[in-house]
Amino acid sequence: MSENTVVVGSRKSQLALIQTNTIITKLKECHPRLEKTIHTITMSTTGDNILDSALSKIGEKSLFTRELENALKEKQVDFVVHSLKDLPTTLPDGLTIGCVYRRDDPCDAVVMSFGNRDKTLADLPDGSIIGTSSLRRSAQIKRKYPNLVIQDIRGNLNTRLSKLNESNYDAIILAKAGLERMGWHDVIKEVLTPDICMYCVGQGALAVECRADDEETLRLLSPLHDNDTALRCIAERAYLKKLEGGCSVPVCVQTEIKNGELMIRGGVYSIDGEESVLDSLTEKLPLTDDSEPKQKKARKTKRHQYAGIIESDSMSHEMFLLAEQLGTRLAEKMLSNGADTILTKTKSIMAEEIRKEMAKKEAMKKEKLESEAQTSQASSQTSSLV
Ligand code: DPM
Repeated sequence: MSENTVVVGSRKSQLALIQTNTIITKLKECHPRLEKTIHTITMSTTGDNILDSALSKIGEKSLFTRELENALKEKQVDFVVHSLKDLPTTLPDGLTIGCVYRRDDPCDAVVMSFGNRDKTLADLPDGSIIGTSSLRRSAQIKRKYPNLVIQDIRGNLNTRLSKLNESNYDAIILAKAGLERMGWHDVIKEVLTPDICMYCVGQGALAVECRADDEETLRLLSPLHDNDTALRCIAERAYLKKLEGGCSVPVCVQTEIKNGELMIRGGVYSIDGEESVLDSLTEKLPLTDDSEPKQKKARKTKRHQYAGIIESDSMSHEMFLLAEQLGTRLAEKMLSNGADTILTKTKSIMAEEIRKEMAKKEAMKKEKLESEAQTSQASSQTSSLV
């Protein structure tokens, strides 16, 4: 952060920019006397550039975050706004989630093609084609609606909606939060409740990533930290971390804070949706202790992190620790009840898929080079004739 400017990093997509601007607007609201200008710079990430493979077949974590994280580490930017679900459970050394912003509805939503606009998934005829590249969505849909056919679809939200109406998909499944942030409430024909499709860890929440030792930025972000969202997302990320899942395994979750209790429910599926381990845990939250307004005191100790999320100034350490331990415990329970076998099998299938995808791309590259070489040979022969 220079003396006069805060520099924010963002992906270039319309959704990423909307999310970044939401955070900037809120920051200005929380700090009306902020005397710095806030400036945004945009970058493309690996995930934005590889558009011909399903995310799960690219075989890399940090697909949408690495380039932006490098800019953070090199101090070219002061913070980066992400969809929390795109942030791996282990962050690069020296970086942290400085705040999680109040979560929107984390559920998935169905967008129907024009011809099916009055239907729901349950009414679609056998063999209807559902577009998604998420193994999590596809496994749960296959399980609930074995009569439907899942087909990969890639690209940002704009691309996917145009593919829906121009290709042979009958419906596509996307996060409700993303669609609503784009202002596309009208296209949502059905919201998938967790009994049909549990969501992705962190879905619907925005996370602001910054350097863990950048006190000035952490203080700036602190009023945006939403405690309920943070508690739920800490439990979810601790659960995913223990399962060692990423976007290449079908892992899903649901959390709730109600009557002073935190509930986490999880699911691990096989790729075809036929095998699954589902379980849940609930724990009473300790009563909040408001007698100690920590934010007023100067900070002497290093801030703790829970599943990569920084502690909040307005909530007790015990709460965050409890959430982290609850997530980890659920994962341990599920692993010992068969989730470990499903995960091991799924990971080896996906490793093979990734190898095949890489070989396919290599072959395509070779073919392209050969055909280019032939064309140039042909043209040099032509030119020697004239
Ligand atoms: C991750 C997944 C997807 C995104 C995997 C999953 C969906 C991929 C696909 C980790 N990131 O959900 O099981 O459908 O092929 C993504 C979206 C949002 C953030 C779009 C979406 C917006 C919602 C949010 C892509 N990342 O899921 O429809 O902020 O939670």
